[in-house]
Amino acid sequence: MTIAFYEHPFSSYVQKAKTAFYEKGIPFDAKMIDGSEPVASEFAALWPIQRFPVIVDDGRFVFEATGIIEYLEARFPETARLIPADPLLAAEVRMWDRFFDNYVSYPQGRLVYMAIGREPDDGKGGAAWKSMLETSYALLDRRMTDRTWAVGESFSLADCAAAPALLYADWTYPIPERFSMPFAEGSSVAQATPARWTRRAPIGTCFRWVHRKAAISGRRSGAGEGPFFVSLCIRRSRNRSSS
Ligand SMILES: N[C@@H](CCC(=O)N[C@@H](CS)C(=O)NCC(=O)O)C(=O)O
Repeated sequence: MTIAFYEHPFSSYVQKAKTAFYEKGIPFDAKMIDGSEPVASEFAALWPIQRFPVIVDDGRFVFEATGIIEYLEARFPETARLIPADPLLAAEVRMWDRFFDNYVSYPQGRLVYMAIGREPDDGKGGAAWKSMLETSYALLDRRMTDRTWAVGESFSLADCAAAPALLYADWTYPIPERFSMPFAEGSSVAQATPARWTRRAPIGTCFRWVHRKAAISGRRSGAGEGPFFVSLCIRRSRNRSSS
């Protein structure tokens, strides 16, 4: 039975997990969480926490993007490895996966939630979260100087986490100019961004496909071109302040 993948294409965590599906060539049955039935009720019953992505594989329920990738790795051992066999390298991959979730995606999420009024305004323009992002950007700029991938010599779970995290972070709080040309080939931060990854085949192809699908759905739902999720948030927050 095909794996049911509960998702929304704007979600960075969905993109993270989806990248692993594409990398591994594992088919899935996309269940779009857009408020429509029966998916909305199915998802509410499955996961009261109400965060996506989640999957159901032959009755097995798996949550968290990292949990899903770990599950796919164990369930389909013959597919492309995203967690190295070497235990020390695997520990490093898992560590950097946490880095991108906790120190890039997390502060980025706080800024967006403040912008759309989902979390209280700190009255400082989100300075603490911007500072955390700047620290992460600087750290990655140094780390990526002589690297292609987040860890080791091949694409891994850590890269699945890094690509959407940095893409959304750059839209939310742009990677500063002092890190040279963020999206130019050869810049060290560029090596850690999806713009760089999207130029790499075949891995980039998978990632670009995730994003192209997201962009198409964004246009269909009227969110506009470009940084569709952020523009959606800004529009929502404008509507809130004008109402
Ligand atoms: N820690 C979770 C985070 C999942 C998460 O926060 N997903 C967001 C979308 S990127 C979500 O479900 N948002 C729905 C909401 O906030 O109501 C993971 O790694 O999968």
